[in-house]
Amino acid sequence: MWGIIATWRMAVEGISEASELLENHGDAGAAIETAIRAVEDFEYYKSVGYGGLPNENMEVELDAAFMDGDTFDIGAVAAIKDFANPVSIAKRLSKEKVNCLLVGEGAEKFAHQEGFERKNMLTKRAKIHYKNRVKEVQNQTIKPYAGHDTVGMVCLDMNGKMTSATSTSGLFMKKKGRVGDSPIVGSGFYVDSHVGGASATGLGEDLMKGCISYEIVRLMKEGMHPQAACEKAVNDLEKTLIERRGSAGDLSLIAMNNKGEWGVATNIEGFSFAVATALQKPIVYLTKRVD
Ligand code: SD4
Repeated sequence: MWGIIATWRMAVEGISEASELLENHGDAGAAIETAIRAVEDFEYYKSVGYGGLPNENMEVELDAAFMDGDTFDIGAVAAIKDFANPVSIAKRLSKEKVNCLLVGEGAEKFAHQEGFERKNMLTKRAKIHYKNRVKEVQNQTIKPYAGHDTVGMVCLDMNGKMTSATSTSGLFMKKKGRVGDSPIVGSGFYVDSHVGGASATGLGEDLMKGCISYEIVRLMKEGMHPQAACEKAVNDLEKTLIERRGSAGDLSLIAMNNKGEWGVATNIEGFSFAVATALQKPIVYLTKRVD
């Protein structure tokens, strides 16, 4: 069996590329990296990689992570600027024994030393989008942070190895140096090849409060199907946040277990995701909150 599941429709081309690798006995590490790079490289996906959403200073600062579910190798970068493929830098960092999560200039220095491709990630389109948002915010018609998506994936290869990875520009107009859930293990992603993996998208500040990707893997380890685990984790976190804080941000999750069974849950009205398995060609679904 093999399988790969990802947040948002934007992942479907990447998932298709990864499917071919997985079908030909490719490794879950290489397949997930290929899939995420496809999203990072595509200029018109406006919240990941090239063309990503700028921060308050109109700079594109990116977060990304990679985890190997066999070895528990974890690597991540946060608030990194001017490098083309943050997920590949994160994957490279996962091979280090120490210094596996690097931020800002430190991450850039490492990437430069390791020969990763430098690139100005701020596009003309992103600049226009930023300037329009500044106007909208000034006119008070819209919140600065609305409209952002993260690509998060879980992958299973034919040898039973599982991986998880994320990549994002985070919240639109975020403060310089702000880090979301996506590069934080257990929050934006988690995977254990003996059980399964999960990944999150939505309001990082709230997703982190539930260590929600870890929570889903923990529920699957207790025997829950990925669908039940996602639903329980999202519902429980939303309920807790509302009880204790009065509101909950957007929470959307995907998961896959080590049999290739998958699940999703969300507390928003429309959440798209892409999935492919040995039994199912790449397909995009739209799901919504269930009360
Ligand atoms: C973050 N969770 O930086 C990311 C953003 C995201 O849908 O997933 N948006 O908080």
